[in-house]
Amino acid sequence: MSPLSVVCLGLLWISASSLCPEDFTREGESCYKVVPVNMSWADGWMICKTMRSFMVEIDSREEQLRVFGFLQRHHEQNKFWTGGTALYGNKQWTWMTSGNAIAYTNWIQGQPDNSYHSDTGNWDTCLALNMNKQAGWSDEQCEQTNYMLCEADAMSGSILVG
Ligand SMILES: *[C@@H]1O[C@H](CO)[C@@H](O)[C@H](O)[C@H]1NC(C)=O
Ligand SMILES: [Ca+2]
Repeated sequence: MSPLSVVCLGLLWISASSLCPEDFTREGESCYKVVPVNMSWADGWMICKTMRSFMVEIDSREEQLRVFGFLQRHHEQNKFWTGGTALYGNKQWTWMTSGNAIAYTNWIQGQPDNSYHSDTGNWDTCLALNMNKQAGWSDEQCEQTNYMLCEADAMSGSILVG
């Protein structure tokens, strides 16, 4: 390998390490974007998709704290939809984009309560972050309207170079 190509690979890695979709903010290994419009869970799904991203999936305590810090710097008191929903008779909480069962959780005490709403005939089956409870989790009816938090994977240099 010539010295020149080594230099080129180095430059590529540096520029690639900060790649996020337009208007997304790099936090750790992910990119995040708030959509400060109140919308249903299904509308949020589409909004994230049109921006080449997905509804946020929180896989660890480390990511929970990262997301909380990010939201705190932007929109203090609102509720935010995530990509979590309850499947199979509201028993199995699942991140819908990856299809992963939800392992790490940060439910507010008393949640999920799987509430039934007789006025709409809906159950609480979508997962929201409550910024008035330090980004604690609750289950809500998916037709409720909340802000959206979209996530995208940060492109890593090793993928581009390798
Ligand atoms: C969204 O809903 C919340 C809670 O009802 C409200 O405080 C906020 O002002 C609304 N935001 C917009 C942009 O309508
Ligand atoms: Ca609930």
